[in-house]
Order: sequence, then C-alpha cells, then structure tokens
Amino acid sequence: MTPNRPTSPYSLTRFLIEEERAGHIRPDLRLLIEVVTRACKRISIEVGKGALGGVLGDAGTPGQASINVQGEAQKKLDVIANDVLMEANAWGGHLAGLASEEMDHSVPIQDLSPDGSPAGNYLLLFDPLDGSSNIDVNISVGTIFSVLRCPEGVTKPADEHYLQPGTEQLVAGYCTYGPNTTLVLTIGHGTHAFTLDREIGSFTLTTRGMRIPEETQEFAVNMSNQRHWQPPMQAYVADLLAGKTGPRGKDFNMRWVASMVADVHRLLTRGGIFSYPLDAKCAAKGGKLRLMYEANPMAMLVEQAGGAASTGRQRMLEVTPTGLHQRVPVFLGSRNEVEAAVRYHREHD
Ligand code: AHM
Ligand code: MG
Repeated sequence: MTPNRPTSPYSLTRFLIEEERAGHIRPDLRLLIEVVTRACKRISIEVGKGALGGVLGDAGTPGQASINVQGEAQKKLDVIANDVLMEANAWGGHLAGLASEEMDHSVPIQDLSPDGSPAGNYLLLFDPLDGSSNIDVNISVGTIFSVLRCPEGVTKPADEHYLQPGTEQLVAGYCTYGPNTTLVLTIGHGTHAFTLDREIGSFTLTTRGMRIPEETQEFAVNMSNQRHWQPPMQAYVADLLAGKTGPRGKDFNMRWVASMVADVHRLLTRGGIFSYPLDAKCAAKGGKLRLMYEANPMAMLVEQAGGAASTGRQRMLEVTPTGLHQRVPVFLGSRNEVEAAVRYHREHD
C-alpha cells in the first residue's frame, strides 16, 4: 500500500471519530487519546522555548541533578513533561492509573485526583521525554506512550496490573519534537502520522498507513559500545560493515541520533533497522531500553506499519513483562533486516 496524502486538512479529531464510527475504537479511548495528545502539544511548546524558557539543563539544585528511578540524572524538561502528562490525565475520567519512566511506581488515578474523579477503564504508560540527553543541544526528543486495558474489577491498579504483554496494547504512539512536531499513532489498524499545525494548534493527518520498506541498507546502533557486545551482535554488525563484497552483498549506511523517537521516526519514514543490543554494560539490567513504555509501543507501531520487532530471540510484543521498568534488547524496523539480526542470534550463540 502506498502512503496516501490527503488533499484537504484532516484533523486527528476527525480521524478518531471516523475510527470510532468504523468500530475500531471506543469513545472513552478516543477521548483518552485526545487528552494525551493535547498534553504532547503543551510539551512541544515547552520544548520549543529552549533557552528562552529557562527549561534547559538539569533538574534539582545547581551542581546536584535529581536522579530518577533508573538512576539517571533528570533534565528540567523530563520533570516538566512528566508533570504535564500527569496533570492532563488526572481529571479526564478515562484512566484507572498511569505509570512513567520518571516515577518508581504506577499511580492509581484516585490518588491523583482525590476529589472524586471516577476511575476509567485504561492504564497509561509513558516515557515523558525520551532522548532527553539531547535537549540541551537542540536535537529531536519525544514522548512515547502505550495504553492497556485495566483488568476487570480493578479500580485501584497496582504495578502488577500493568504487566501485560505488548500484544495487549490498545494504543501506542509517540510524538517527536523536532523541526516540526509529529504524532505517530496506532490503534491496531495501521500506523498514521499527524503533523502539528502550529497556526491552528491541531494535529493534521499527513500520512495514512505508513509502510516500512522490507529491505534496507541503513542501520542505527551506538557503535561506541561495540567492544562490549555479545557474539551475535559482533557477527551481525561485522557483516553489515563488510559491505558489497561481504556475506550480505550490499553496502550499509549508519545513522544514530541517540533519541529513540527520532531514530524510529526515520525508519518508519524510509526504512532501516534500529538496535540497542545487550552489551557488557547493560547485560545485568537486561538491556538499555525499557520494555513497557519504549520497546512495546515502538514495536506495535512498527508491526502495524509492516515491520518487525524482536529482542533478538523473541517477538517483542510476546515478552512476558516482569517489572514496570524492565529493560530488554531491541531490534526493530525493516522486516527482512530484523529477521537477519534474529538469524545471527540463532547462529552465533
Ligand atoms: P532516556 O529514556 O533516558 O532518554 O534513554 C533512552 C535513550 C534512547 O532514546 C536512545 O536510543 C538511547 O537512550 C541512547 O543511548 P546512548 O546514550 O547509548 O546513545
Ligand atoms: Mg526513554
């Protein structure tokens, strides 16, 4: 299917209403998406202010950055983006609870909104500002989110209620704050891109049915970790680098933004493989990237666009989660290239 550009402006709201009429989405889930994407617009405004808004640099006190649950220094914008998403979702009535990269534990909505907002049917997970080490140098960052159903009868969900495999996701998306602000969304019926029209303040459908080419000659990895990689990754990348005269029979180009949203946006647009493999530095933690609010939503978006996503050994969406902040190795993008990476894992163990 060739991506098809609509000729007249077609808003996210209209898209969601038509998906509801087609029976693809319930009204309360549609409204939840509206709330989350409205928060993303707000984050886009904060990110866009840059140095003028006093929002760059580390959170915490001068010389002592605050540290999140991952043991990473928080940027001011990490904290702002997290607050914006929490505040926007506190009173909507669509959520039973939410969980964030920036918070140790999930929060039941009843604790966020003790004045009696009703608990809804869904669980929201997000990385409020992915790639935030790039903020201070004006490189694209983004918000990643995933929506699960709250288990039947649970009104005050705890962390364990979020531990559902990625196949259970109802919605996955990201918003990338770069030269323009783009929302990429799936509700399980294709992956679609919406560009923020800053003049009217609304997301407009710009690509319906994104398709990732099956073949690619572009890979994304942090090459500085090469000496720490395990044998399958060593063998795979050695063959990519060998080029036309090597076993893969073609030349490969490499790109690494170090913002997952930007790297994934590139491959959704023109193909490629994105990888963050196990290495000696992150092996004890299980990987670098987080399953529940980074790997799983990206895996759903990529699969819905005809690509593939794997840990190297298992389809990403079928991993049984064991923790809210669990980490996994990640390979996702052009189908044939992800399958090649998986083959190296089978053959070089
Ligand atoms: P973050 O969620 O703390 O921003 O970390 C995730 C980011 C990804 O966006 C990116 O792919 C990776 O970390 C970059 O890692 P590295 O610093 O090894 O290049
Ligand atoms: Mg992240």
